[in-house]
Amino acid sequence: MDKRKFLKLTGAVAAGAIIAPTLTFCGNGNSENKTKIDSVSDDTGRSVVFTLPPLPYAFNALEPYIDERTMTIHHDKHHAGYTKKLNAALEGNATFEGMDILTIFANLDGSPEQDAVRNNAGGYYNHDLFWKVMAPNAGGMPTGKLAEMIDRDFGSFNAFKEAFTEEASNVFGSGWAWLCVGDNEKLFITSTPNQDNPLMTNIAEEKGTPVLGLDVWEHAYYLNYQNMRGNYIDNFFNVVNWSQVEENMG
Ligand code: MN3
Repeated sequence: MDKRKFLKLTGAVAAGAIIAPTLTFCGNGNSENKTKIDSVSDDTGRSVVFTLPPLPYAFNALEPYIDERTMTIHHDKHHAGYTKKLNAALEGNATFEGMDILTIFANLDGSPEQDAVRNNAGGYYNHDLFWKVMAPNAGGMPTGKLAEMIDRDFGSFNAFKEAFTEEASNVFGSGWAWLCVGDNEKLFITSTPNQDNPLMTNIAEEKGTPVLGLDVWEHAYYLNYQNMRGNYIDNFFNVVNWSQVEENMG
């Protein structure tokens, strides 16, 4: 029994209750362990309502690399907006009825009539991952299995960092750079436009499970960095939460 059904049956969800999503990640292709965002029934009878996950640290926690004002607007306005618009796009939408976020991803077909779901489901999920792969007092280098995989697949951490930086720098317009695990357990770097995600299997050019993501929309950095995306990318590495990234690999 999934959690949504369980909550529904037990009546554990009070009207208007907010349930914080729990996330686990796994790159081994085992769907049971892949990212899961719980959703709940609400008192209007709609089957799935997505709620804005709280930022896992203070808005100023990533200073000076990512400033408080940017984080506040990014989470409270942009991420909140994607969440709200996702719920609106799903309302009365039979195609995606009752689906969790990853099932929605897998059922997107790229048609224009699905654009609202595609963009806002992506925005909802991508930002949740983004907040979690950053932390105060983080940065440095990965350790353990992740470090070994990076060395194996990119040659060295520095070579990985260079390739990731190049990918993120070269995103034209708005989008994301990703470190992903592919079906063959190999790490690869890719990017997606807008709010697309490598888990949108009918849409993404390169498919995989993202374990690290960097938002390179201008709203992610412009207040502090203006047009200097390169400096933002450099400083991102000072806040990467490598232990979370490793956890995301399952
Ligand atoms: Mn953003």
